[in-house]
Amino acid sequence: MSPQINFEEQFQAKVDAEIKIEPKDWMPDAYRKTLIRQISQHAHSEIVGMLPEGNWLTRAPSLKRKATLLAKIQDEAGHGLYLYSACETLGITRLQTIEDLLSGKAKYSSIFNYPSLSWADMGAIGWLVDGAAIMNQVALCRTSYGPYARAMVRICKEESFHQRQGYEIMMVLSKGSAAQKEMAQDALNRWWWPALMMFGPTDSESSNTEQSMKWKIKRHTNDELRQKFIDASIPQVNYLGLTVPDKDLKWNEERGHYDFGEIDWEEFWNVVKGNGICNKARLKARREAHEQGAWVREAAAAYAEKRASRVNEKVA
Ligand code: BYC
Repeated sequence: MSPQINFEEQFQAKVDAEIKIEPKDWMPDAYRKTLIRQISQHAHSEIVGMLPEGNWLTRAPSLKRKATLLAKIQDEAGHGLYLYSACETLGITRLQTIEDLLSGKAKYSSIFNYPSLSWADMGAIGWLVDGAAIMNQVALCRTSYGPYARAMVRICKEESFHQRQGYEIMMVLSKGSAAQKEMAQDALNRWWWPALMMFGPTDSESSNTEQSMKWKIKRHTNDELRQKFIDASIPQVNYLGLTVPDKDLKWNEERGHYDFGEIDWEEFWNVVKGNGICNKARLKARREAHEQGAWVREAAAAYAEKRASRVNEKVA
């Protein structure tokens, strides 16, 4: 038996026994690569995800709403940073992951390529987008890679506040004037299908699921999480007195789940390939932010160098 096979077997046995894999442990190259891909995409999603909400900061309807939205967006920046740090433990630099985003090589969640057109979108994003994110991320708290799992625990706590603030905006609007209720319904109509697409392609089309489940990077398949999300969301939709834009949505007594209509996968892949409504604007905003932030990175590096040389002087 070659030593390589032995390492692989030991690795899989650890994963099967629910022992976390830590940065200095041996791991298959493909496991490392998959994690770098997924964690960096996740980090990029958090950072790009600040843009649709940032669009409404100056137009929030009250000081309280503005402060809450600002706090939520800052949380997302923090989530991005935890995740870039987790990614760095796998041996890739933060700068490289960011360059991969800016060059268009790395993906980020399709959902952030849709425009936020009204204040009600802040409600729908918090409720549905963060809601879908939590459904996925609660499972990731048990992912096999230690630094990713630990980052997720903290992120999930904050995401649940995000989801509640979004739903509360939807509650106020849907119980408000006819025009406000119409705004809430319009936001739900536009965000429902893109939120379902966040979970990724159907299991039969998902190239990574089988291996990621074996490595316990993913704990549920895309279709399982999508179904859980629909089942949890419909009672919330009903409570708001709104309806989802799906004429095929129906409770299936036998399955104990909601049946739902066909997702427009052509739209999904189109957005993933960079041709969604906002893809170009999102990347342009991130490139500009990166260029304009160059002096901050240079100053931080110079400061760190100066501190390190002072410490070295003292030691000498
Ligand atoms: N958008 O084999 P599959 C958030 C890609 S929430 C774009 O199933 P995997 C936030 C996929 O990358 C959102 N691309 O992939 C919330 C793959 O292409 P590559 C972020 C997508 O990885 C509120 C190909 O399609 N959450 O951050 O096994 C406010 C085939 O898919 C999408 C996470 O990232 C998509 N929706 O499963 C602010 C959670 N779906 O890479 C921020 C962590 C699939 O092979 N990630 N693709 O070229 C995951 O759990 C998994 O990566 C996914 C996809 C379930 C998303």
